[in-house]
Amino acid sequence: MVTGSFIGRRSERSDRLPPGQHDTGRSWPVLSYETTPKPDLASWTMTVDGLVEAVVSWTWDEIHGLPGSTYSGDIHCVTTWSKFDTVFTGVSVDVLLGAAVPSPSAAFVMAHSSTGYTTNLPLADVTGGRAWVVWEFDGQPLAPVHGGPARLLVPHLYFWKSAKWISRLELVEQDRPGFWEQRGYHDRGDPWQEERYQA
Ligand SMILES: Nc1nc2c(c(=O)[nH]1)N[C@H]1C(S)=C(S)[C@@H](COP(=O)(O)O)O[C@H]1N2
Ligand SMILES: [Mo]
Repeated sequence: MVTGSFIGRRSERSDRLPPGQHDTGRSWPVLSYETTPKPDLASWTMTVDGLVEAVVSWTWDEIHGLPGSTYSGDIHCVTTWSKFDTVFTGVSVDVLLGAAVPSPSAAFVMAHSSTGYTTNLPLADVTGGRAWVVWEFDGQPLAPVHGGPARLLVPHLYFWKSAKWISRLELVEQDRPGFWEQRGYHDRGDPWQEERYQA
């Protein structure tokens, strides 16, 4: 028998699925252009630089000393899978930017991975509690294939914006395309607008 509450839950889940996406369930596909780098926490750093009042770098221990923050919700990959109810823990990008203080002319961010992968974002998409640097998934250390030690998480945009093995946020005045954006992916990547590829 199908109960009302079961139907209710199902429709609530379909409301959470952006157009053209499907629910990947418990699986979590790995999509990496590069070979997974070997984690090295002793030399790990996260830097905010570019158009800022102060260039700031955190070691692994230092970033763990910042006020922590958790994202609970969904993620959406441009290859059409969405994953519901993920839980990531790390630090809000607001906290990192609060330490570096973006200059008035800073309007975009280039996220850099230690591997050389890049992705570009409007500053407005990584502020206001909508972006994180995360190192835990479901209460466990983030697996290296998924970007561990730490990755960027911008869950309101397609997942290619969530750079794995994040090492640097560079604040810039002019937008310029990152790795996939140079190869035809959309500049912004809002899953609700189906901003998958450039026109
Ligand atoms: N450094 C790096 N970050 C990356 C990628 C990549 O190839 N390299 N792929 C992006 C893409 S296209 C997606 S869908 C997600 C995949 O993350 P996952 O492998 O943890 O699912 O990471 C994004 N971040
Ligand atoms: Mo992707």
